[in-house]
Amino acid sequence: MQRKALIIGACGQIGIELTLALRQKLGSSSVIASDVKEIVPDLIADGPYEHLSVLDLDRLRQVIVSHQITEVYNMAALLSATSEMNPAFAWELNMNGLLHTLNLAKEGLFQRLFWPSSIAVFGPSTPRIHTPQDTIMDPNSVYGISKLAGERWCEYYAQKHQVDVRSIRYPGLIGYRSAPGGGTTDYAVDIFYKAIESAKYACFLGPQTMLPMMMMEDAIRATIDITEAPSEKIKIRSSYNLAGCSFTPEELAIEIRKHIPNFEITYAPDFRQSLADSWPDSIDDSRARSDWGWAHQYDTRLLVEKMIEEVRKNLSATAI
Ligand code: AKB
Repeated sequence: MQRKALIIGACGQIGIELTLALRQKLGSSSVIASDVKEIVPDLIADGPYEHLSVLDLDRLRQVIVSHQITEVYNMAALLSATSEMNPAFAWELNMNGLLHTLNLAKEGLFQRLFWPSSIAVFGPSTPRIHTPQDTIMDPNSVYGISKLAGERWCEYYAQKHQVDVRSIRYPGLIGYRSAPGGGTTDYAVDIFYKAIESAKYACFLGPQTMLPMMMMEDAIRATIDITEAPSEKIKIRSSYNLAGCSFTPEELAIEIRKHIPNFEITYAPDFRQSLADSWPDSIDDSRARSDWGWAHQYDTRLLVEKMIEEVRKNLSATAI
């Protein structure tokens, strides 16, 4: 069967990069981007686009049927910081959006579903260092609660209805093609723009806040690899732990100073600090490595090198 992908939330930070990578692989006409945004970002304007809310079940069904979709990537979500400001809508979007795609998969309208979970499923009682795949999960954020509930729904639909759903617990994602929106880990993208523009950054997390992070290229490769893996290799149907590197804002600043020696960082922690404090420092992703062959490529040094190089190009292109 010819693969045809639908990306829901294609204008978001991950959605844009995933659309680009899948179009490269499958061809532009085989990857339908969709989002609630009226204006399509230039980067993904070269292929099919549907104006679509994942909460509109009838329209979602119609898009899936009319394009003969075989795989759906449901990337529509409110992230951790914005979820705290609008808990009711976060629950509505993160939960009903997932249930809509699980139910359409159960009806047999398409064959595979990818849905992203997050390190936010862990909480203050979770072991922080090399957090195991199976451990205490007591998220205390709206976003984390919705992701943990989503993981339980994924496993339920896989076991009870044979839905072929695959999922990853993303760490903080760092990329240069698309901007993050509403996450606690967003500082680790903003910092590069401010470092290059003004050699100064005021961080909304404290200097010692260690968090798991990952270069976007690694995350996109993981997303495509897990979705393409033979079904029997996917032994976990809730969501897989996934790790790249871990660092604190202070460590990131030290690495950035190797490229921009006069870079200065100051700290003004806000409400996002308590979210970050409830999440792990580092992640044990051995199950993803052994089950479907995951391997990260970017450590902190490489990630910083690549971000500095690419963000410099972005900023000089916008200055022209
Ligand atoms: C966020 O900060 O909300 C996200 C996440 C860790 O899932 N980047």
